[in-house]
Amino acid sequence: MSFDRKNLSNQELIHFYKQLLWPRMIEEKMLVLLRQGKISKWFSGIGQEAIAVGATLALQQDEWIMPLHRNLGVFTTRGMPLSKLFLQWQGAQEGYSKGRERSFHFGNREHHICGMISHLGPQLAIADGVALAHKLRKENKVSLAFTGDGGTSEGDFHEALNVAAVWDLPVIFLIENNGYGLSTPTNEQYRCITLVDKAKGYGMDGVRIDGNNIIEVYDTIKGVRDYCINHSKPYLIECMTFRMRGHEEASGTKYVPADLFELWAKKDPVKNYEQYLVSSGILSPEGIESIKEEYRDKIESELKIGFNHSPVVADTRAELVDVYAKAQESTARVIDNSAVNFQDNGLVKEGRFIDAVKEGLYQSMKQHPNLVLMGQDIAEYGGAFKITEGFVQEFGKERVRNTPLCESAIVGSALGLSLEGYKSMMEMQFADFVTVGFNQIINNLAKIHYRWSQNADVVIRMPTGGGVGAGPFHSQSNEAWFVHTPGLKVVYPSSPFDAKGLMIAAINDPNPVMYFEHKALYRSVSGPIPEEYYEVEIGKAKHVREGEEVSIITYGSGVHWAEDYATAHPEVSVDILDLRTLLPLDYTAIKEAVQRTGRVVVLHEDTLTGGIAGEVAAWIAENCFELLDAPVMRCASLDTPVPFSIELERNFLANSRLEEVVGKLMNF
Ligand SMILES: Cc1ncc(C[n+]2csc(CCOP(=O)(O)OP(=O)(O)O)c2C)c(N)n1
Repeated sequence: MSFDRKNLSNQELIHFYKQLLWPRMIEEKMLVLLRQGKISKWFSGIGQEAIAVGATLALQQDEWIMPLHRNLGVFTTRGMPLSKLFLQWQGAQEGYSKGRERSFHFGNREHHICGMISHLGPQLAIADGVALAHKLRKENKVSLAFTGDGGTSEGDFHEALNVAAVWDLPVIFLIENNGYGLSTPTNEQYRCITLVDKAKGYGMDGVRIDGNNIIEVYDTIKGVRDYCINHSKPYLIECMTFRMRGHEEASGTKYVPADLFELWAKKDPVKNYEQYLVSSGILSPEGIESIKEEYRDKIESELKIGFNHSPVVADTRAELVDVYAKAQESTARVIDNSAVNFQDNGLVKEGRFIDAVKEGLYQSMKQHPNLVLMGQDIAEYGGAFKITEGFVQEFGKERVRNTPLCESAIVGSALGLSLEGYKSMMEMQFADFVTVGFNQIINNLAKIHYRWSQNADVVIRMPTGGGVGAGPFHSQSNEAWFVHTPGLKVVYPSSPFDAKGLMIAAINDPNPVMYFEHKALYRSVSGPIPEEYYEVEIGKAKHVREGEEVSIITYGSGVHWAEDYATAHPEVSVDILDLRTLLPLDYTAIKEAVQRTGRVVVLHEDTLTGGIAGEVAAWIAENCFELLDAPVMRCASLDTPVPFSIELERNFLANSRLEEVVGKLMNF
């Protein structure tokens, strides 16, 4: 292996050596500890350290890196103390994730390291969001995301590179091509000759380099960093290397031909660099030995701290509290539904549901200069439902962003923006399409605060529901998927008043909020909308109709169905509770609704099995049994996909069975 020192000083070259040696010596020690049964397994980076170390050295300390499972060198080069890393790997509460995450699946703001989720590919789009923040602030910075050769096959790789290219974002995408994805060799992973060929397809430049040569890695990435900043463009780097250990420690390497190990052993990044430093007189063998001696001592003293941790004590309250970031002070007044409450304090006008959504968004854009809107066709076109019509003229294309058809990458970018202190709202064109952004929402946005205290300040708008003859993929109710995911908040307004107030509250909330807006209500429902900038509190239900015989607990279009039922059946005294927020549920209001009538129907447009009605009914059974005069009944849509034909859809929707269910309950 030949090294070209460029114009690096001896001091710099020695610094590189020390950074390169440190993760190697840590892992060698870990191998000993593993054999002694003192630690659990991890993903070894032995043989690949020059990439993680060289990349980290080439960036500024405050530029975000999105590392993966084999990148100990990123964590050490960013200066994380071994003692704390050890606490992390031990699952200790004093570690970086309070014992909640394994090995390298954690991040840390102070070190500008974004923790990976196991799914690999999602790291890439987060780098897009960070780079977008740099671009919006006109900062001369890049973000850098790692992927393995296996990870390049994921859709997330395609989406992240495409978005970065289309938006001209200064992101460095770094492939560590180490020959295998677990046991799968590269010839079973992709068909292009080199992975860097893929850059062309996205309209970006790329380069393939020797990933085992620390100077080449450092120098290339430093140059690429300048390029990305100067041209405001992404760049793809393929680093050739080899995985010298099993996929994870102790998992074996039988599937790797022995001669490959021999070949790559000769290219060992640490040994070769060491030889270069000695042969060129930059370090003497004694100098090398003394560095190693110093490190051996350091490892021992750090391990003493690392092994000396207190036992993990589970505190259920703290566990639950940490799922969400604390709300910040809001300048919006929190007001509730009755027009009387706010009439004295501001103007109220009559408007449609769609106007309320739009106004909530518009006032939030005015309020938060750091709020960015993203979605397909939301700029000049105004969005599929025209919610953002006129926004681009007022707020500009930087803040009102048309996106490529890349839902997963846009959710990931939203998270990246949040890392850099931006707020964002992403419009799903239809709630149905959330399935292709599902992983980022469920596994990244929802879990990140619990895992490493980073909030995801993101609102996802979900135009939802049926009743408009739009068929199985433009009509679904999928709120239950998200209600089952700790870390998200789920709101679902049924009136213009709530639509605006909940939109403002969702955007002010530092946590990921799924905002469901029923398409059939957009233009069919009108009501009072205060002109002021106000919030409706997330987590608070609304008692919308007073009655004595049966309580219908519902939300969204269900509220209107329940009202229609009550109007059509004056002989039944109907009480209606609009949940408004589905996560967290307002249990106090639910209990009060049970108390008022002793008979409960939980009604929703979503299909029956596994729907929210089941959750509410179970909670009532557990907590309000003595208040009930009859079993809680559920009224929901049929357990089928949503059919296209109006007749079939009418039969599908819960509303067609409401009369029957209430009748059954009243006769119980
Ligand atoms: C979406 C997903 N599918 C499968 C896995 C299981 N898995 C973990 S690492 C890995 C191989 C990854 O290979 P590569 O991207 O080349 O990275 P390397 O491990 O070689 O560094 C696989 C299949 C996963 N974590 N996530």
